[in-house]
Amino acid sequence: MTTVHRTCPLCEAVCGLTLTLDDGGHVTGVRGDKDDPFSKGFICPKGASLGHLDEDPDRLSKPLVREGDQWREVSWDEAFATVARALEGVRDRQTIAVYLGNPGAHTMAGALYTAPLIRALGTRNVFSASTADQMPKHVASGLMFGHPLHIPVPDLDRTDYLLMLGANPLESNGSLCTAPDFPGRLKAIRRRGGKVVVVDPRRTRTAAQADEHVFVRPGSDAYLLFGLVHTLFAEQLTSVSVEVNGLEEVREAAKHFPPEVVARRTGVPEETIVRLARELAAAPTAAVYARIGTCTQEFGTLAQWLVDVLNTLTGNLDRPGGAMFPMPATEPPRSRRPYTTGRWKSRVRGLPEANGELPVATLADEIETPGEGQVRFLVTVAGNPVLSAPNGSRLDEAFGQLDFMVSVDPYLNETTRHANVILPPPRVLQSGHYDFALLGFAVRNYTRYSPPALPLGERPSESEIMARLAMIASGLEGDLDEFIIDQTLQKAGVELQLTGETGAERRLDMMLKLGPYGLSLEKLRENPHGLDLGALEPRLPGILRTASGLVELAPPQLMEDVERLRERLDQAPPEMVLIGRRHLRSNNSWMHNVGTLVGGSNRCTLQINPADVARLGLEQQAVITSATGRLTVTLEPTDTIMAGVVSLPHGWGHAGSAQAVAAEHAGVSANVLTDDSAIDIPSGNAVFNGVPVTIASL
Ligand SMILES: Nc1nc2c(c(=O)[nH]1)N[C@H]1C(S)=C(S)[C@@H](COP(=O)(O)OP(=O)(O)OC[C@H]3O[C@@H](n4cnc5c(=O)[nH]c(N)nc54)[C@H](O)[C@@H]3O)O[C@H]1N2
Ligand SMILES: Nc1nc2c(c(=O)[nH]1)N[C@H]1C(S)=C(S)[C@@H](COP(=O)(O)OP(=O)(O)OC[C@H]3O[C@@H](n4cnc5c(=O)[nH]c(N)nc54)[C@H](O)[C@@H]3O)O[C@H]1N2
Ligand code: SF4
Ligand SMILES: [Mo]
Repeated sequence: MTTVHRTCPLCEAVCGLTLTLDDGGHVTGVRGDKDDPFSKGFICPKGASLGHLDEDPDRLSKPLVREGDQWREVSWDEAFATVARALEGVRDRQTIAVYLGNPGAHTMAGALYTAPLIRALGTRNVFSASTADQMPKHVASGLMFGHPLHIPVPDLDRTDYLLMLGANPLESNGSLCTAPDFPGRLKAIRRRGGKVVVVDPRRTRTAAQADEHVFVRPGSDAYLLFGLVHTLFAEQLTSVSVEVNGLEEVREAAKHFPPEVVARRTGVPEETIVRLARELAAAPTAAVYARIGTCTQEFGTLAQWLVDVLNTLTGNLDRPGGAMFPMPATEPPRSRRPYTTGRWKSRVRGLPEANGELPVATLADEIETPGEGQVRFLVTVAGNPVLSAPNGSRLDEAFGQLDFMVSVDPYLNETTRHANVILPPPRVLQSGHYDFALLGFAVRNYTRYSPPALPLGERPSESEIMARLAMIASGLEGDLDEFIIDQTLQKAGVELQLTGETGAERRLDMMLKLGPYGLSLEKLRENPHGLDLGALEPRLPGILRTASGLVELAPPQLMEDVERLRERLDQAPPEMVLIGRRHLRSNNSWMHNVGTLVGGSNRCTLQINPADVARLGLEQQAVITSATGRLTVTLEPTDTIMAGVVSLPHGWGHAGSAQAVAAEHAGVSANVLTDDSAIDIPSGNAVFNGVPVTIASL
């Protein structure tokens, strides 16, 4: 028996786990790591199932090559040679597209090798789960603070007042706010006399545990937030404590959104809007935090922007207890190159790039539409867009038309079944782990490295898979990591002695040594439970990268979109709209093959208000129809959801899956119903919430 300590890679909470392994490397127990200074022993059912997930018999252990509809296990050399041959036949690199999925934000391979792979492929057709998720936050932060990764997080442990919109951390365990035991941290706010307010079209578990829950019509958060901004100005409650540009423009814009007017559109009573604004202003410290429910909607970027406008207007930006900028241990120095979007546009719909990516909502267009630059070759890494992207069924068909597709993924699933070659990464326990991405959003500065707990044997690490793909695509020979290390050190003008058993470890060591705390891999190895680097500290104006050197409160692109918001104000909202939801024992599309996680509350049902069931005369099963598709769904009547709103979790729809357990719990895919023609304009983000639908008896 051995005991290993490592970070759980299954969600953004970065909990420390203590695992026991038998001599064969099988996980015999998983506990929360009590000595982790950040998670302090917290664990959720997913973390506790890490062993089952890691040893899932349906995980691929060898590369697969598809011949027609037959799959053949091949050697790694043969798999890579197949990819190399296919790439040789590509004359125009712009016909290659890349899709990067969510787990890539949780792996070292994703953090370290994605950019080199994209560069080596030489295409601008880069798509990812980010445009089905948080791109609005990147764009809003980029425009306001000058860098898309300078995202303020609520200072959960010190705040007196938390206004939370479109987030359900009791199920999700938090997002763009890395906070192990988010539920406990919320309870602590109330215990110390603070207040938690949740704004959500559903009375979620998080809402039920808060001081106050406010129902809001899906997709209308920007109106609600503008109503709060309006009230702060009207009642002279603003107290801006950082240097800003554009205060007058915001004041002018907010005049169009008085509480009595936005109340109609949002369903939030005027008195509530006014009171919330007063409470925010009066609280000793307060933070507004808004997550996926407010990103994946028609006005996602405006909502994200208004969140930080509110934090700024109430004097809470960059102060303890407010919304603060973390300082991760691997943060690189950032040049002052003001943030822009639209440096290039998508070929078919002319949609602007953001963060070097095009909207996943237009990936099918790029594959289906003939002409120069039509996508014929696809690389997917850690993604399942057939289930996760808007109008996924259209993508399903489009993928079938490609000339060649290669997927880096541990499973044969709804997306990778279209691949010609699947390259499976090893088990979690065979992989080193460092949360490059998520530690940048942590509510305490903290760091931890988990070395591989089990040997790799004959198979390559995911880092090696990605590096080898990049080398094949670039046509160069040599060691990619050493090349990157040389380049980075040269640019930084320093010489460093690096340690590490792999290229990935050496690069981590370099980034730690160049980082703001001057740490090293060795230091992290000496602290296997992680290192607390202290509470968040004010970082303005130092980290601002705007041209003005100020916080830009009224970026022109966003003020332009405010016009669109104004135009929509008087439009009658659809009678019935669809939103999503998450379950604690699930994660997007890929944890439905573990018996201990599926079933119970983790089921694919359509939540609907009993009043709507009665009004429409529905039975247990019903047909739901949108502009793009229709599904037969099982109803779950509940008064926890607003009338006129229905909720279906995404990531289901595993009928016929090669994954035995998932196929038994197939469910249906919400993204048959979501519409890829609808996007949030400034960011290109997909719209999953507020999708117009009709519901009828079978
Ligand atoms: N309707 C609706 N749709 C949504 C959302 C919603 O709220 N509603 N949410 C959106 C959000 S927030 C996101 S992030 C996206 C997610 O979108 P995706 O990332 O496309 O989907 P996932 O289901 O997370 O798929 C993850 C894939 O990674 C594979 N995988 C797991 N671990 C690893 C690993 O270590 N390495 C590699 N290479 N692969 C791995 C899995 O087998 C699976 O194929 O979905 C979006 N889609
Ligand atoms: N257990 C579990 N954990 C996860 C995941 C998972 O699938 N399962 N996915 C991970 C990923 S990829 C992400 S991005 C994070 C997301 O983390 P969260 O943002 O916390 O995600 P959700 O739990 O979906 O909460 C979103 C809430 O928004 C509400 N909502 C829907 N539409 C609107 C709207 O128009 N306005 C407002 N105000 N609210 C709305 C929904 O009812 C829901 O309660 O979770 C991560 N953690
Ligand atoms: S909350 Fe997230 S990181 Fe923590 S144990 Fe659960 S899945 Fe893992
Ligand atoms: Mo996500």
